[in-house]
Amino acid sequence: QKICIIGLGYIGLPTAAVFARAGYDVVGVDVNEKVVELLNKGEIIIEETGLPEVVKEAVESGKLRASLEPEAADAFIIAVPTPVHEDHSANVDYVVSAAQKIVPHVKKGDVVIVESTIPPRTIDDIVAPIFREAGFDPEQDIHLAHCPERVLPGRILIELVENARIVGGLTPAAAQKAADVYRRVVTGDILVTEAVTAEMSKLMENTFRDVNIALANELAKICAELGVDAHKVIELANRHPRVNLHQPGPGVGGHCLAVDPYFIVEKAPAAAQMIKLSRDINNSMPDYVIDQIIRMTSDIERPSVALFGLTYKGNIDDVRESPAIEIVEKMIENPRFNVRVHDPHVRTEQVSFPLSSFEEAVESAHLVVILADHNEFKSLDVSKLTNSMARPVIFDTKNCTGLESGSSLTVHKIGDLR
Ligand code: SAJ
Repeated sequence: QKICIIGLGYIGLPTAAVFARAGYDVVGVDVNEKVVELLNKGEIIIEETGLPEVVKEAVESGKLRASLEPEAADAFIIAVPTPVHEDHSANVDYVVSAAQKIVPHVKKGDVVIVESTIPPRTIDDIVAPIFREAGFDPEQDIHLAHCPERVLPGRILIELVENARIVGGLTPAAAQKAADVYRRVVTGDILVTEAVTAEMSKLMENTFRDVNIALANELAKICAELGVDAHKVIELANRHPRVNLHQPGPGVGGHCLAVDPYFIVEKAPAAAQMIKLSRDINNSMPDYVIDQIIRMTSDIERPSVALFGLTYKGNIDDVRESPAIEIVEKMIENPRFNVRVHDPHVRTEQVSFPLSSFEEAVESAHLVVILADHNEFKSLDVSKLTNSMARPVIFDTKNCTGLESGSSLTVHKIGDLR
């Protein structure tokens, strides 16, 4: 059986590799010539645990190859991005153009799956009509489904296989056919439903997390006002069997949590009150971090501040929607500061400002701010910091360094600014 996967990004590429490993003939399609050329040599540019090995093996076995154009297959999987417009409404243009691009290659009986995250009713109202206009009856001639990806970056290869998978069909038959495609690869449960229910479930998963993080960020701000350690509060409250407070931080990033809740707000703005407010609270965190940095360095004229970590979370190279990037850009624009930026996971071409080594960044710094919980920052060499810094103060916004204030070092945290 042959599968054609459109989009070789953070989701499409691991999906292609895992399907090829399971024995499918897979052709991965991308508009980026470099990605296609590299993949055909068994190479990739994105960072994801275990992915280079699986991709190399799949390409060498002849089961996986890349192309700039789609081709005939038994199943098509669309895994392209759905960005948001300026007004936060979903931009489904890439999904639409991917569907239009595969139409000439689709034949009766094929399975067409959209994995990209989409607003509720997109399969019914936008994707199905594309096939109807091309002369297909989308309910009879093809099997159209939404099967949202739910994998966590950093654990993609494990979660692709082990997570339960939601399969929402335009018709019950489509759902069954799409489920068959995943059965060969997925060991988790395959949960069959309608397309619109699958769309809404996916969005609510990420919204649940975003709302809970907003609650934790609000708790951190309250604790700062009241002189309480929010991390201790979270640790103790979470010993209750039905409480699971999340962790506060510099904001919420990535292409999922910081985006998906807006797809619900867009469709039901009056009803989606808490969802919208949570987005606003999480969006307020970068400025909150900068306000704290200003406060911590207010006694120094043009303090040197070393900003550590640019990615939206630890041990990945993804800077999309990263609150750290917003913080860095605003700090660089602010003439009050002398800023240096360090991230061992990010390449210079990913960002629009210079990057420094650890040594360059900490040299004569008055403050080191941790903005991503990379492993490298969980075991910082304290003597290196105290020897190089002008004033050994750390602001750990991710509560990840494991350091506490002592005689040689002062440590502030979001959630504990006493
Ligand atoms: N974060 C906090 N506090 C927390 C947890 C996370 O501030 O307690 C922040 C992170 O630092 C990061 C952001 O939230 O900036 C998002 O990180 P994440 O690890 O929660 O999730 P993502 O965006 O990497 O992946 C999510 C996952 N969804 C859920 O856990 C419900 C993943 O399973 C989805 O597949 C993915 O979104 C997606 O593609 O939709």
